[in-house]
Amino acid sequence: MKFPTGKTAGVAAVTLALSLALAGCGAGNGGGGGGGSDSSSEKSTITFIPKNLGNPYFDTSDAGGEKAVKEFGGKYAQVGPQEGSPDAQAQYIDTEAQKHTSAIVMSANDPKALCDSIKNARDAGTKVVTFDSDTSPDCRDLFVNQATSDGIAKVEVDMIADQIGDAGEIAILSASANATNQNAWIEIMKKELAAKHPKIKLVETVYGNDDDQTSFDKTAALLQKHPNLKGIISPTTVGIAAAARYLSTSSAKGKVALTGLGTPNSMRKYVKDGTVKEFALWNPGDLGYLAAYVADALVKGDISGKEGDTFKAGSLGSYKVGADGVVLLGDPFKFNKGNIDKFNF
Ligand code: RAM
Repeated sequence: MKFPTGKTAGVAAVTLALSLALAGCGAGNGGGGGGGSDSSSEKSTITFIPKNLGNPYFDTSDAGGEKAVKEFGGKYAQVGPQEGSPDAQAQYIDTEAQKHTSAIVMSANDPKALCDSIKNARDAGTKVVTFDSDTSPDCRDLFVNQATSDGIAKVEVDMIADQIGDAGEIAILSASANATNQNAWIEIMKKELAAKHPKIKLVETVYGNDDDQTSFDKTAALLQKHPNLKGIISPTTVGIAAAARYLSTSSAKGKVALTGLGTPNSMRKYVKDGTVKEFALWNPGDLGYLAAYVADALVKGDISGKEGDTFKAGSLGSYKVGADGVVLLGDPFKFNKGNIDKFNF
């Protein structure tokens, strides 16, 4: 399983990250590391703003960020809304700007709606790094992408095609309707389906807003509305876990395939009971860890954010800024019965 990223360091990093996760000491899990900046440098205050609080994915990613911030001797904080909405997120950006926080690291609930707040923050001297879900590239300093959008979309389409015999009706259960990351992946999935899987028909895309109960209810509604449904792709960790929980006790268990993006800890049970065959993700702890180092490098002026800038991200090694101000973590990884017990996040 390999997805070309065109970035050797990223591939090396992901190999390292996965081996660390295998050993139970990934970036988010309190493993060793080092390689942070000189302690004589000015301390960075770095605040993480996830899409929403209480989402296990962001608990892990932000713990990775905290670990990195401790390594380079900065000050870490996490604030954010209960619901994954842009309005709720904007006020947290405004507050950090007023406090002259050195850098905000955020996963954006909307590509444009946060740009005014981000501009004010940057005018006030705060560096703004997006990770996981980007804004428009002109709003922020840098975006730390978990994997290429092409790679993420293709792995999901490949998995569903494989699981339903490359034919039949499928639906998508996404996060919030404006989420930059999910919308980018869905667009590519649609193209990929049309180009390579003519017998698969995408009948509907619904939005569970990264809320467990909403996602659960939307799954039930999808199955009721589309009696011939053969599969669901859920490109969100909250959505796929809620859909798996619904399927696991329904008559559709084992008949309607479910795949997408999930965390091994939230999906383990459903892989073992046969509800889910295979799904994918990256290591969210490493993503947060890398994003914190990116923020620190910007704050310290080690990089300006232009293409070709290089920096060291602690135990993950060296990275390079690519086109459009994007730093790439690596490739997505597929989890199934054969390997899921080796991961703990
Ligand atoms: C959810 C969030 C996040 C996404 C993962 C896969 O936790 O929507 O943005 O990257 O799923």
